[in-house]
Amino acid sequence: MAGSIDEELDIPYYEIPPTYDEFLKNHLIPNKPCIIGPSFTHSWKANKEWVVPNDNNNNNNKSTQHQPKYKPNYKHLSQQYGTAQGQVARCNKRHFTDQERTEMSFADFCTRWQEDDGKPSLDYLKDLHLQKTFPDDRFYTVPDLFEDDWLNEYWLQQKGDDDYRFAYFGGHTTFTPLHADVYKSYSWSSNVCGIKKWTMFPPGQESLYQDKFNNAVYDVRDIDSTQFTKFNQTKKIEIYQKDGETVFVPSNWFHQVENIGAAISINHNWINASNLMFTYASLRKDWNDCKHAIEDLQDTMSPMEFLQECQNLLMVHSGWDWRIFLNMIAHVVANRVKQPSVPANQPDLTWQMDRIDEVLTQWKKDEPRLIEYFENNNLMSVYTQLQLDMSSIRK
Ligand SMILES: O=C(O)CCC(=O)C(=O)O
Ligand SMILES: [Fe+2]
Repeated sequence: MAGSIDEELDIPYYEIPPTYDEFLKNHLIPNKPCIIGPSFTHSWKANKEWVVPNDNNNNNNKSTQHQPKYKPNYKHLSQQYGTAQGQVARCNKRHFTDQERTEMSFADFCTRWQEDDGKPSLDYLKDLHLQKTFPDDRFYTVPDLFEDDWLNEYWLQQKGDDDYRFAYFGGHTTFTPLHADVYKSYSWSSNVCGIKKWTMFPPGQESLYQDKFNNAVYDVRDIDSTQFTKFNQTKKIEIYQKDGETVFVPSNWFHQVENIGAAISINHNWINASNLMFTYASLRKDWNDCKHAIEDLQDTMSPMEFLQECQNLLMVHSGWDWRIFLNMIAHVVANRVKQPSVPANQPDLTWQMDRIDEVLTQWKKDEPRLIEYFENNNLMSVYTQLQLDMSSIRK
């Protein structure tokens, strides 16, 4: 095969998990996916208590390759977690780029889920903050390869506001439409039961699955070729992630996910030094969109007032802004200074500082008023402390 996209279509499968150094070198830094076999998460309580062997073949999928080994232990799940509240997507109802969602208790969802029990279903409970709701229930532990997670490290120390640790529960044929992850973060997804069919697109082909207004394809199984005229030129890969397997999803790889059989997964979104530049670029793009949206106001206020207005809009539109981005980096670096020994499962600290420096340099280049913005928003002490911490790490 020739050409870089073709090379990226070859996704490695690790029966035995790679070492951290291999994972860093072959996946985090080059931004390439992989699948890791069930031994990786074998010890999770979820993998033992949440599932039972799947002896019915309700999903009518006779191909043995696509027959889940396990199915949910509905009763146990409903008893344990019934009080959690979550958003259930109706998979036949499109809502802009996503699906219509209804708030529901986990117990009510389980009732419907069990009724469908492996038959085609429309209800998909997504993005459930189950670990946050039940902090003392250690139903899984973050695998060591994914420990260096600045997004959750930051948010979890902000006293429970938010986190990016999710559980997904869906019936047979439920799906997640084509998307790239929030803030162009990485994600990892471990299947507890069911099979997930992933359709993944290596980055760099966005123009092939976007229309002339930059709207992306919604469902790769249903393409209007008059709207998406170049879709058939895309290079994509299909993966069947079976019970117990884990998929690493790199930054900015568009993907669609379809469930085969009743499926449960644990997923995190995560950021660290290796994809910080991707995340910054995503924030930068959202920021530019905000600026364009209110450019008419630009002449009615001072440049700093305009910048502030754009930040307010960015917060509403994207759920974060420059303050949060700076605070996240500063917070993580401060934690590294406090650490008594060289942390495991992280790149070399100097290498991490170099990546942060690159992002800060780019940020200042893109926004000449950045320091003034920090000064006006009580962020100068955070920025100065970050500089001090970075130089103390480099010593
Ligand atoms: O499992 C799904 O339906 C979606 C998962 C996903 O998009 C992700 O982990 O990034
Ligand atoms: Fe995703």
